[in-house]
Formats: sequence, C-alpha cells, structure tokens
Amino acid sequence: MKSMHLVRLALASCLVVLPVACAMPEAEEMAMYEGEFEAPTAEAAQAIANPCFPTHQSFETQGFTTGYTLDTTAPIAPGTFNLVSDAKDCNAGFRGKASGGGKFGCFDGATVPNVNAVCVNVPVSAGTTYRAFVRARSLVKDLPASLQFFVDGAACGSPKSLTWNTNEYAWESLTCDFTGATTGSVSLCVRDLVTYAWGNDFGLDELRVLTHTGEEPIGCQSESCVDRSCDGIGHCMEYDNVQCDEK
Ligand SMILES: [Ca+2]
Repeated sequence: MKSMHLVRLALASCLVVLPVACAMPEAEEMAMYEGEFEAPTAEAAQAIANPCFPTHQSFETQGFTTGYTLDTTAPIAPGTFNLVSDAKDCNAGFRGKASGGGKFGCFDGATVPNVNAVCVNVPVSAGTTYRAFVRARSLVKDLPASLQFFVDGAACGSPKSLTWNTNEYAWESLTCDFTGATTGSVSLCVRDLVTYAWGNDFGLDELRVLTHTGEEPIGCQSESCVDRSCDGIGHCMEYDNVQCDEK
C-alpha cells in the first residue's frame, strides 16, 4: 500500500487564472485587465481560479479578459466596469456588496450585443465534462441583466434573468456544463443579453470551473510522482509519492 506524507498546501494564490486573450471573433476587441494580478507562472497556466470548491475566489485576484472598459471613476457608463467591494462605489444608484470579502466586478451593461463581460481560457481534456460557475447579482431593480455563458463563442446552458434582491449580500449562481471536444483549451465567457441602458447592471464574482462531479477539479489533479487532492474545505493538498522516491 502506498504511503504518503503531507509536504505542503498548494494555496489558492498559486492557482490564479492565466490572463490571456480569448479568441472571440464576434465580440468587440478584447481588453486585458491587469489591475492587481500576479504575474502568471507556468504552474498557474495549467490551473484556473481555485480548483477546490468552495474557497472564495475574488475578482480582485482572479485573472480575466473583458470587452468592457475599466472605469475607476463613479458613476461608470454603459459598457464599462470597475472592481469594488460595494456597488455604490461604481454608481451611487447601484446596490450590492461582495459576498465573501474582496472585490467583485461591477458592470454597467453594454448597450450593444455580444460584449463579453469576463473571459478565461480553460484547459480541458477531450471527453471530460466540466461545470462553469460564476456568482452574479443584479445591481438595480429595473430591467435586470440576463446572463449567459459562452464556450468558444457558442451559448452554454440557459440564460439566467437575474432577480432583484434588496439584501445587498444576496448573490445568485450562473452555471453551465460543457464537454471538452479535444484536449487543449477553450474560451469561457459571460455576456449580458439585455442591452437597455436603463437597467442591465450586474455584479460578477468567483468564476470557477470544476469537473462535473466536483471530485477531481482541474488544477488539483495528480501528476507523475505528485499526488494531489482537495481536502474538502477548499485546499488543494499535495503529497509526496513515496513509490517515486524509492526508484
Ligand atoms: Ca445600465
């Protein structure tokens, strides 16, 4: 029987998304947001977000690309966004606060269609099914946004019309399941389907992708001579493989 001993915790900080541009031909030119990102490493390039649900992953540290324009001065205009912990800091009329600390993406919905709010490149294996997840919230009462995932430009899952909630800490979940057609990477994006300027303002946070079962998330998979598994409370545990040491 293989014996293991714990050598270290691979913390969420080493599992940041590689912020590379998404290939989305029908979308507007993609802008790279690099606000407070750490420089991606080779290790990070193979991982996305935090692979071990349910640790909080704030947009403050998560890499992504966007078709929206960063605007750090309130009030933001349609088609722009900012990273805030309180929606009032991007528009005095918006309501919403980060559900788990940190900052979230505060978007004033675009008034033209097919603008990606956030995109990440996701490494996938052929035949494996993944579940994309993002936390979302309508920041306004009237004409809430309807959000939709897109995988390589194709709609994934059903659009979700956000529901206004007076609780500023209330967030909803947007999900979609997709299967890797080939081993490589896909672009995963979120768009708002509502283009009314009055309304359609939304918050996004904690974009994650897990395998469908949630038991072997990508980014926390074993490799040759390295065994990894989630500990059930959001940490990716790495173990030395003693059998390899003895060779
Ligand atoms: Ca708006």
